[in-house]
Amino acid sequence: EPGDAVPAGQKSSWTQFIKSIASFSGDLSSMTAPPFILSPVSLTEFPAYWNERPELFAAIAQARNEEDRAVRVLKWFISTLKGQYTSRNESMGSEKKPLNPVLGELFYGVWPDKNSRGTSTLVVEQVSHHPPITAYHIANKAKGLSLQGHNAQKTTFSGGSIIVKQLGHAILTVDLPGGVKEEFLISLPKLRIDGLWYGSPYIELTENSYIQSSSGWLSTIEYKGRGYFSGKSHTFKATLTPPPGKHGGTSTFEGQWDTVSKNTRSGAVFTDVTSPKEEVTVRRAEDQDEWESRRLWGAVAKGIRDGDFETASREKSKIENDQRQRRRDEAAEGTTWKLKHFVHEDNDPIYERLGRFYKAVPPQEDVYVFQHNGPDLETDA
Ligand code: CLR
Repeated sequence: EPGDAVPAGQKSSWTQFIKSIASFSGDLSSMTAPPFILSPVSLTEFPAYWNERPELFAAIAQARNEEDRAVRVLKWFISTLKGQYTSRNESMGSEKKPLNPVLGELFYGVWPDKNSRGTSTLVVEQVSHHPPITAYHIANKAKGLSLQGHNAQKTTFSGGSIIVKQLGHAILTVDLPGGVKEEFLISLPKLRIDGLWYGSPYIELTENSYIQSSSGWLSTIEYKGRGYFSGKSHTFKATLTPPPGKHGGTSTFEGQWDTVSKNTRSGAVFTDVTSPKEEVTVRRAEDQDEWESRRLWGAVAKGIRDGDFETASREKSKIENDQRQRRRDEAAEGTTWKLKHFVHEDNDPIYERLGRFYKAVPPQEDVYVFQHNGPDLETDA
């Protein structure tokens, strides 16, 4: 039945919401949605999904050679997908609409050292509000690893589903002995949000994404849902191919990105994400700076959690009015908001150079360069 999962009393506003999505494309984040679908978590928290298996991230540093490094990067990447794309279903029963971050919103976190994997730190900043763009930097200094990226979304509606094209990319940099660096350009998959009709949205990944190493190794990951390759949802097939001109050495991996996958030839387990992941450690909201996400949204989030949507929407309006006033003041003074941790540049030379290998579209993208001026998260840990 349509709207099966929608609470009585919100069915018509859900239908209204779906209809407005259907006749609308662009920025979904600013649309008003019925209370049952609201999440108390801001999008600035999402980059933490990249490091919820800190051991797998750290293990990239232990690679024996370029091919082995490419395999380890692929393994880490695939293992993040379950958290990125199914964790709201697990924690809140369905995909939900996250809080739309304000310009300048910050999110800091850390995964403390354990089993000599090294400490990793996370710095996130909302670098644009219109359209929403989130920039992030994750580093494991002890292992010489860093991930820098930004993301935005373009949404359209098709065949009853929301289609989300992810804009932006991530660059993983690995420090090698002798001051050499290897880089990996990570492109982001396209999402389809299904289950809208019933009021229980969930994500399926579609089409391809790529991980291109500066060593030449390329992973092409093909995503399929129910009724394709294996008939199961959340299925992928990844092909790792050697640098151009080098023969042999192609390997493939396939399975479910939310459970287990295998090396196609040997049948050996490649990824297994059935064990618990490790959420990022964040300072208590009371101890945070006023621009930090959990403090900034504290009252709104509490309203949503307690089912007190009047308070939630009143507190949300306060934040939005404050933002509007800031933008007006800036316009009057002829100033603009200054980013804290990132500098925007129109072209990312690494994206341009590595994207050429697999004919990345678009051929150029901008970049938010981390300024290495985050708080001292390592010693806090
Ligand atoms: C953000 C970047 C992360 C991966 C990720 C996962 C879920 C996506 C989110 C990104 C962007 C915003 C998103 C969300 C799922 C739903 C939400 C597309 C890509 C939209 C704005 C809300 C739709 C509302 C329905 C649930 C009704 O690495």
